[in-house]
Amino acid sequence: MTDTVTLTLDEAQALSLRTLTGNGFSEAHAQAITATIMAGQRDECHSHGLYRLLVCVATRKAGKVSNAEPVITDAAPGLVRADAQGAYSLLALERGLPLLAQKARAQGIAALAINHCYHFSALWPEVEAIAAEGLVALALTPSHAWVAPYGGTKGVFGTNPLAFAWPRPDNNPFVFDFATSAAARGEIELHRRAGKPIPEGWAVDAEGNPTTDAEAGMAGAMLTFGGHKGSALSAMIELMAGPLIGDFLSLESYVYDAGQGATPYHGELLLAINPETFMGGNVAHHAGRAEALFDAIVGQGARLPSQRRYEARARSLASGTVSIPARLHQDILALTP
Ligand code: NDP
Ligand code: PYC
Repeated sequence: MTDTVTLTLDEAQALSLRTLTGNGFSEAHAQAITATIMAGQRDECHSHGLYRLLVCVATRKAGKVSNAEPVITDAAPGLVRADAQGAYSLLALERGLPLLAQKARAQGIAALAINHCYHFSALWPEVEAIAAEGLVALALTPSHAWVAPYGGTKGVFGTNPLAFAWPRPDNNPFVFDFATSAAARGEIELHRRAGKPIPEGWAVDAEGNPTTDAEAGMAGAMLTFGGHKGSALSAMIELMAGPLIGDFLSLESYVYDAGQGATPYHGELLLAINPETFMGGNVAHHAGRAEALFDAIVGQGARLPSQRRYEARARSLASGTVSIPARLHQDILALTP
């Protein structure tokens, strides 16, 4: 048997939809989740691609996630609320984005607070969607309290991703999206599944000792990236996408989970900024200055964040296929009776 299975994009999409609807997700939620999972697999973000079907289905089987329709509220001139009502975040996001973009365009800046959602997804598809509207975007969300603060050894923070997008004329947007832990939890899970050690600096074991054992690291605590700096950023994400929007901290999400190992349950904050408003009418000039910054980066042989992803996207679209480990394919097939 070969180690990998290659699927056409249509086959992979059908597999995702079949797996989700076959496990009780409504058509609307299955479509929204599949769109993000397919984007992740297409861009070779393996920790947030088809692998996530295992997590979504396990969470559904744990009786944790609803099929509720999101409730979108025009909460204030600068704030859209999308209450996911105990479902995954992605349908709430999809339904909240048009009003977010409309508000940001009208007044220069607006926020979207997604509340009461299960959240498994990479944030770059979300900020890319906002950048596609010509808006600058920021997104942040907590997760489960797996990550120790700098100087500590017990989980307090989530893996807390931060994503940013800057729309560019005639080019893919400038996008970065990273966990504020040294690595995403999904990366450690993939190392565990592959029986591979994790790099030093990703986690400590339950006794607080450095470990390269994925299982021991997951049982202990993950570490922040950049020491005290990642730790502070992670705390900011907890505050802005937690108490500020009236939703759970990662600590509370972890307690709510009660050891079931389901997808984290909390909120998410997205900001959209209209460059036309902020640049004071001189858009071409200031957008050109941004391009000079990007040129200064790539001009010396460095790469922009998301370049690897955009190259992977081009490859997947050209071949019309994605590849996943054969064992993952089997595990996904086994989810649907
Ligand atoms: P990575 O460390 O793989 O990548 C972080 C960012 O840095 C990417 O934008 C990446 O671009 C860029 N990058 C990597 N190497 C370079 C380089 N040499 N030069 C310039 N840029 C570079 O991401 P993480 O493992 O931290 O996170 C992976 C995903 O997990 C994210 O999409 C995140 O949203 C998701 N996540 C979701 C969580 C949730 O609760 N929903 C929690 C934690 C993480 P490129 O992709 O092109 O390599
Ligand atoms: O990879 O850290 C992670 C993660 C948490 C929730 C979704 N992905």
